[in-house]
Amino acid sequence: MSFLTRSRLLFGAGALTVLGLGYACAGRGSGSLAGTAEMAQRVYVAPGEKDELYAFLSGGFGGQLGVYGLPSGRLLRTIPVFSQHAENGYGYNEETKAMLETSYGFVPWDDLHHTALSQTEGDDDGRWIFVNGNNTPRVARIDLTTFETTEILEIPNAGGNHASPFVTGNTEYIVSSTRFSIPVPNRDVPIDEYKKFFKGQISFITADQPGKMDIAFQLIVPGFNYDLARAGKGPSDGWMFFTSYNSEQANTLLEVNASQNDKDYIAAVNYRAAEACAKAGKGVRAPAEYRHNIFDEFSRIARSERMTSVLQIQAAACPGSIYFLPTPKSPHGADVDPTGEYIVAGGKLATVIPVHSATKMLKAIADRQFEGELEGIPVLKYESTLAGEVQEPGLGPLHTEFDGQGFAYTSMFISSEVVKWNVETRQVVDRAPTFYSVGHLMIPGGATRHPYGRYVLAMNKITKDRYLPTGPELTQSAQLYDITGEKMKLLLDFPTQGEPHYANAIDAKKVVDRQVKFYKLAENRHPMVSRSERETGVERAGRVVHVRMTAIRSHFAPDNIEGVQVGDTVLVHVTNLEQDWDVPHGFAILGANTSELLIMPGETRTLRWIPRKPGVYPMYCTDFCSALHQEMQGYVRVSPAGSTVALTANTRRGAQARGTN
Ligand code: K7E
Ligand code: CUA
Repeated sequence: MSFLTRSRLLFGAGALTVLGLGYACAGRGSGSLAGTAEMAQRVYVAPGEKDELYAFLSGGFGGQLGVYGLPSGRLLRTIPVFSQHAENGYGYNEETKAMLETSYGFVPWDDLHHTALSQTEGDDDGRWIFVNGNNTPRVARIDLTTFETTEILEIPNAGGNHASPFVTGNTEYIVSSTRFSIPVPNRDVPIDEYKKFFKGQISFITADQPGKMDIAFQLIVPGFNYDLARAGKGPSDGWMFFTSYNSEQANTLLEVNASQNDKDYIAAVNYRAAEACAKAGKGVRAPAEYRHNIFDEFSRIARSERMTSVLQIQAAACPGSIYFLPTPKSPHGADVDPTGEYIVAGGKLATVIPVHSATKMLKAIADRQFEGELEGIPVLKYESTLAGEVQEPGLGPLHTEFDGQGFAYTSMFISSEVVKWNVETRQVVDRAPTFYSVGHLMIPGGATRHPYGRYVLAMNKITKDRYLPTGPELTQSAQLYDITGEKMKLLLDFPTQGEPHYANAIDAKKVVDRQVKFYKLAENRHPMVSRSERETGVERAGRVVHVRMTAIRSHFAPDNIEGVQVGDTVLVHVTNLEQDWDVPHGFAILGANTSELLIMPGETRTLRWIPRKPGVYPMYCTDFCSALHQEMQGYVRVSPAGSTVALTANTRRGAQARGTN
């Protein structure tokens, strides 16, 4: 959180007091014994029972997505997205490496902040979840039938993809906009000529066709920092709202220099108007280098496509496509209520929470109630779009979620609390402490037309004294509150992986029935598949040795290989022959400079290995698959380069060798 430091500087004393209070009251959340028993009952999922909701918590600087059950808070799975994941070989094995290709080369890490479930008619449909990579600008699609990352699209002309991937009501688009403005196109210019060269950029990415994410158009906008976004609905249908800060366009010491203006802006983008401009030929196909990485469903191999251009529209050249709504002060969150009438900004340095009205905005646009323009983009008058302000909400409002019952819940980073307020009256009706320094909140379905409600999850940056200490780095955490009554009730506190920012949760019913249980061997189109032990073998092509191997409880075939030479590139293609749910096999070789393979039933995975010295190398299964799992092992004999030992393997066809030397 870039503003953590700033908050401490500006509110140093206040923040300490608040944290101090937190300590004093640390016991308060637990309540009496009877209270504790009631809390436990609300979140307890008995052995054999299942959770009511899937929760997907972004992994922050871990680059992955965590899947948790709610209300229990139990971690079910880590889905690798932007970071290599040794646990299942993602980004290490030959099939998935291409997912992490970018125009900057292979980038095996990112900073994952936001999640967006796919929607149909404004409600979560359980097909996909989209996430953003903040550092090396990317968006990803995760398929909820397999819980795998199946597509990654890089965003050109972006420096920090933060306001992303927020989705429109029928998943027509997800969005991306740049947190750090940069020269467009990026080139070698003096940094202090920021105002001359640096531009912002807002991209709309088609998302409703798997494997076909594409940047429909990029709007070139003033060089501010674009921070968060939300799609409109109802009266604001067809609009997307982006907060921005640094309207000062500072390029150094932003904690001071970007906090000068009383108000920054929400950029309200009418994406149908922008679409019309694109159709009318008002855009330019500009050269741009970026990657589109797609995971093939049948070969289960990723490929990386080089993209070479993007459709750019100068915002000013497309009147009606974008307006600025003045918003106090260095706003962070942009959140739209379930009706689509209210747009709430989290002014992290503001003393109020501004709430804009979609109806008023449309009228103000029709009446041309502008106070001026910025680089050709009309700026609406603050009062003309404002529904009202929440007064004295707390310190450091960041993000707002909605329960569908007319209430909003805003996270207060500095005063460490969740504040509940009435959307219509803007009156604060309840507040509950968080432990401590809450970032995003998440209400299941909170971003949809029909929030599931019932819980709010606070994701905290700092836990201090809340858990057993673990050296210099302490865990981050999430806290679950019951919101079915008038007052919020803290139910549960659980540690998280990485540093979650946003999250989504969905009724488990919308996901469980879609689960793929295994991959059909008959449909495996991997070029190196072995559909039976008879198809296995070894083959040399110059210095490359291909091993086609199978795994089934409880042996590999072949399991003795000879004739590999020092310096050979050995590619071991292992097909898991099982056709049953949850029977993966693992594969690892002594000294291989990569992770294991974890091979799902019916799929083929490839390990690349260049042995460096002669000897006999054990290989084994890493996943405890059967009573004789420990017997699932074998050997590879490595001879010196140029050795006359023939390439052989003990396949079912007997010792044999193929290929040329
Ligand atoms: Cu507030 Cu990156 Cu959404 Cu963190 S962001 S909290
Ligand atoms: Cu296969 Cu253990």
